[in-house]
Amino acid sequence: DVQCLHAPFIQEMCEITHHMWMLGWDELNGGNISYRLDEEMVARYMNITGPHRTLKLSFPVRALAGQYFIVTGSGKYFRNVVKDPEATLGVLRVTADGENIEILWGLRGGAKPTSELASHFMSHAERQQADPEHRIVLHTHATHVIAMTFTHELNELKFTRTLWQMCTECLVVFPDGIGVVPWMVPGSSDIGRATAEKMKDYRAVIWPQHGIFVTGTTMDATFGLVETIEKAAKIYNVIGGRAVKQTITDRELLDLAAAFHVEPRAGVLD
Ligand code: 2HA
Ligand code: ZN
Repeated sequence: DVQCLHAPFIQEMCEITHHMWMLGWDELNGGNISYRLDEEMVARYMNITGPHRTLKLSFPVRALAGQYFIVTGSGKYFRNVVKDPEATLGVLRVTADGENIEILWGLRGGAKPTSELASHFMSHAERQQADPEHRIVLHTHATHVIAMTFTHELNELKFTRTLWQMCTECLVVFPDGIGVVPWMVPGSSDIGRATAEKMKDYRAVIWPQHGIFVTGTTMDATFGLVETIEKAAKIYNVIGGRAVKQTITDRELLDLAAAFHVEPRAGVLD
């Protein structure tokens, strides 16, 4: 109902999905987002006491027991979120045993949460360990990131170094670097586990020939991270293997890190 649609977290989801679709990163049903919410914030806009539709998880997430999330729906198009949030988004709560989810709002007509829920939930569990302020997991088919996975080695330390060299701001924005998993079948608990394993150390993980998972504390920080990575990948692709006459040296990257008080991931720079 109308009261629900005023919720700031629904507005944020509408805004970001529309923006990302406009960027061309979320064709068809590509991409998905999950965003952890506080109970009191949810309760201000919707009924949180049952009965609610319950779905069983194929992968229990005890670490997320009792937590609330707004998520994009499985098979839903980012292009359509702004037109019909209640059909394309859902607010859910993980049950106290971590075995089920209850749909509190949205996902109208029996829709399900994102097909990548395993990767999202397992990544939330890891990022919450790493950062108590963590809230968002965002997956998108960022065009230049995907393109770069065809021509660049998939070694994550080398991949990180190349991205840092592409724009001076990159090292400052993601000194922790970028994780890379091997190509895997999407939508599975296996890719969820592999992604979450990387999330112990990284806020961003690339899925070769598919897209990227990024995490953060706010929508601005999370989107800003993927925007910065995509920009660097775009520059790499625009250079397109032509002879490089100058780049940012490892010495310069170290000077930059010192000036901005960031710690570059060990093993990336010489
Ligand atoms: O939501 O992006 O990875 C569709 C996808 C699957
Ligand atoms: Zn995808």
